[in-house]
Amino acid sequence: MMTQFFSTKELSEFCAVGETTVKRWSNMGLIRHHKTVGGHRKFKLEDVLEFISKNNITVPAEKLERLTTEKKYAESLDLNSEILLVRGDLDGLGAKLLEHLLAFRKNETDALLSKAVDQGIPIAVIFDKLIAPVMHRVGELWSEKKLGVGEEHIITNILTEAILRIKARNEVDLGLAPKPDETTTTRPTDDVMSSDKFLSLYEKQASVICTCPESEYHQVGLLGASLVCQSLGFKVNYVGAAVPFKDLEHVVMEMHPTLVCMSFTIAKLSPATYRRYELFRKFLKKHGVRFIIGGQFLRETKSQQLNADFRARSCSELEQYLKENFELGKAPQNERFAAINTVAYAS
Ligand code: B12
Repeated sequence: MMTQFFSTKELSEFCAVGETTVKRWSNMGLIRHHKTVGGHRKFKLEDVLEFISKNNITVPAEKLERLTTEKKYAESLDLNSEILLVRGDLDGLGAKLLEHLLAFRKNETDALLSKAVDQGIPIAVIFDKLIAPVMHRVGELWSEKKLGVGEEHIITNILTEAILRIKARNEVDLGLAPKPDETTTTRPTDDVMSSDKFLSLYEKQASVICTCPESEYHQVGLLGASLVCQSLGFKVNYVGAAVPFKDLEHVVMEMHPTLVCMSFTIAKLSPATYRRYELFRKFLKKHGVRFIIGGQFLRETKSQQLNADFRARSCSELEQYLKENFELGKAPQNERFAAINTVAYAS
């Protein structure tokens, strides 16, 4: 079981008190603490939970939710996964993820992916080196008739839900998700930037529409692309699977995105789809919208007919392209991801 520790600052935020109060509580022995080699106090998850419930401390709803999630994740990870995470051993983690998915283990899948993000493995790497190989293996098992369609659906749903939870946590970190108590409390009007101001700034930032073309139902890769965009500060409008090109044009006219990311998996496109694609590409060009395509289909020679501003073979290539072509410094970058993305990761 993974042991989760909190710092004095984190605990003070949970309890809505100053750090000195937390230190006083621990000096008084009200809450157990551990000290790092550097002399900093660390509080164990279970001690924090015991302290909160024993002393009737009111924790803000979203913080309590985070504590509950952390507890669930901590209970769902075995020691072996913890070691693999610390080592950043992607092959080992892939084997674990496949094992969890094949056994329909929802909590374990959630915990593993979420902790991989916390551990500092970049989102693009998680998709390219962990999720994609595992799901490609699932596809092979399905082709070999070792997995039924129903099982494959359950697996994809468990994975998708885990990915969406990462997306939701990221939104909270960006300050974009509404907080449960936000409707009742008054917003600060002084020098602190209010959520409203933050949102209006964010609204002006580069935005992206993420979508799959008509008849394309595979969208896990697209979710990866959308998370990469989100982690770099783009405002993501996730349109999702199987959208007819004409309808996409309407969405573009409404949203005025900076770019459109489209994912192709199925290797068979009808001649009409190629035609409609080309018309859509010209429409984007006319409106000055950058067009990026990606997905397994791009490995096929016949995909060369699909022109675009950039053809990404992976989420990492998308990340690199965005970093090279956009002034991302201006976007409200998610601090957690920003830090993560600077970590030199073995590729
Ligand atoms: C899950 C799955 C499904 C699910 C999808 C559900 C969903 N919500 O996504 C469902 C059940 C709907 C499905 C249906 C079908 N599927 Co299917 N499916 C899969 C499976 C097992 C996994 C797909 C997946 O999630 N991959 C994980 C992602 C992360 O990997 P990825 O797509 O390669 O994405 C990576 C990169 O390509 C890139 N990327 C992808 N998109 C984008 C976009 C951008 C902008 C960027 C930058 C990067 C990028 O980044 C990702 C991370 O590295 C694959 C097996 C496989 N090889 O992938 C078969 C597979 C794709 N399916 C296949 C088939 C045949 C079908 C069906 C025709 C089956 C049927 N007879 O009904 C239908 C077609 C549905 C349709 N019209 O779209 C075949 C495709 C063969 C082919 N070459 O055409 C595969 C390969 C299985 C196989 N071994 O034969 N499927």
